[in-house]
Amino acid sequence: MDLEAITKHSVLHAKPNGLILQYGTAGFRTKAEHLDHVMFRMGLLAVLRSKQTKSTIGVMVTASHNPEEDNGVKLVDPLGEMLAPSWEEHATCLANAEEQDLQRVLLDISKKAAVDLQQDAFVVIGRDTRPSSETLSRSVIDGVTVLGGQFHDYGLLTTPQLHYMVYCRNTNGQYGKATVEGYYQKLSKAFVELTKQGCTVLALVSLPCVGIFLASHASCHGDEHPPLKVDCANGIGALKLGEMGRFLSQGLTLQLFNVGTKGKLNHLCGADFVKSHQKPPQGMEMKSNERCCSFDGDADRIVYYYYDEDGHFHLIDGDKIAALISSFLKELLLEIGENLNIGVVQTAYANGSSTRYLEEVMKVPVYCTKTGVKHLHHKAQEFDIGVYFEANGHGTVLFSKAAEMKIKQLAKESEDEKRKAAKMLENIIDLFNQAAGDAISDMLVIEAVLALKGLTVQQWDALYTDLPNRQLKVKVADRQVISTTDAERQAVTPPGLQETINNLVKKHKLSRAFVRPSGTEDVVRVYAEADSQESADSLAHEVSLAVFQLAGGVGESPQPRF
Ligand code: NG1
Ligand code: ZN
Repeated sequence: MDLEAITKHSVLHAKPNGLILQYGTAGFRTKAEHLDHVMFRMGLLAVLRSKQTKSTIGVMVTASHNPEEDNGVKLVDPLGEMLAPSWEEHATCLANAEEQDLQRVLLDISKKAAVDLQQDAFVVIGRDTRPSSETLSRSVIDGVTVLGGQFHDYGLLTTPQLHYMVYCRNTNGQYGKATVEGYYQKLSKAFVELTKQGCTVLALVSLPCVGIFLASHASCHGDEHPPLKVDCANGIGALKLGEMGRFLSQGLTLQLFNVGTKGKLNHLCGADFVKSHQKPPQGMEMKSNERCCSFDGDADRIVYYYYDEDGHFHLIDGDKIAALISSFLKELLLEIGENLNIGVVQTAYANGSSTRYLEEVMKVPVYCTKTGVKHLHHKAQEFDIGVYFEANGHGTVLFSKAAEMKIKQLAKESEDEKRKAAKMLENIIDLFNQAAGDAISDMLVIEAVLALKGLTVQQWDALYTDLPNRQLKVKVADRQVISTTDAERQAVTPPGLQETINNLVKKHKLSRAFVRPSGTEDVVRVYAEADSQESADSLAHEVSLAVFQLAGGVGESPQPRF
């Protein structure tokens, strides 16, 4: 390690005085102008992690659904998963080290983590479309090179594409080819084969619309499957869906909106806006009963929605995506007759009705973890088939190696009906991103399931009725004064807060509420659900007031807004 060279370069990426940042739910996130030193240092850290794991490590420059002015960075571990928790601590130490301590902290990390400094290192880098992302990713590269690491800069990528690249490279291409073309080829082949295996009839049409392309398909029931409208949040999703068009020469008609030519990233559009405001994005033309969906800014989340004939807006969130997918998977498992276990993983934000539906109607076991996909992903790995989705639309389905092998074998050897179901499962394995939640891949699975089952978006929505709910944010001086337990459903500190919440919850019917510090924004999040929207709104407001009073609220006290 050439410590002199590191110090010389580090001065060019100086840390603003007194700035302290935490490696949170999804890496570091804050205003882009405060992140140059963090990027350089994450380049350094990625090299150390690569040397330690003797594998390719990923660095993604993005702030997902945050406003355009923000940015962020996260490291991706060898199998495409989130960075190991002990390295999150190293990341926080390194990002917050004062200039004069940098060498010592680097040596400390190398020692603690037993990094073989003689080992080669390889880092792959991706970035979203934010104006600040290109310069910031150059700072990452600066950090990688000064520590002697090799790198490949993929440039613009969705977050899940970067996870895919890391996974491919560390499994010698077994998972797929580590190129964007490889990603499109793998997904489009699986999608086309999956939809062909049903009785879907494919028919080519051309569409002269804002977006694209492709072909439309009629379901086995003979009805034309209408196009899907996609709100791309003015982000990377637009670019990547555009590129994917030529690989999906049949099977799906998409119309793209908010493609980044006019609006600002995530501004009044995108999955996070639609989910948290429970209304459609701006910039999308919607007629009643049209199937629509929104990606977030880095295309790792997706939610669906539509207007009914009476003009009511219906949101189909991650919970209902999990319900649709797990019921389809359960049917296929029944067909193949194998004893493969399936589990669904949610967080405290999952709507109470979804949990009840999954447990009582579908009879699948449901587990609750802390917020943040790393927790859900980890839990989902315990099953043969682990379905995980956050209510905000971030999720995927994981298949154990044993389940994958069994399915592959049945797809070759079993008799007709079983073989057909096994082949479908085989394609579903290829279609789901096994490394991370992926809006493009999830969208293709959902579209395939709807077409194969001949389901309209309304029929899907009718699986169960969401309990009315509300999410609010409260500003406090130090959000870490709130600590939680029981998968974030109970507040341990500050004293008295949980008791107050319990008493407020008792005043409403079918109600539930919890609070937790956000890992990506400087706020405390409040969630409430109840038997009516008025009740959920007032419970959320009452809990916000309690947080403000007991956890050191700053600024104006929360006002009832609904
Ligand atoms: P925080 O800010 O920790 O609540 C948000 C989402 C997470 C996850 C991360 C990463 C909610 C309530 N929280 O985390 O689910 O997606 O961002 O993007 O949606
Ligand atoms: Zn995202």
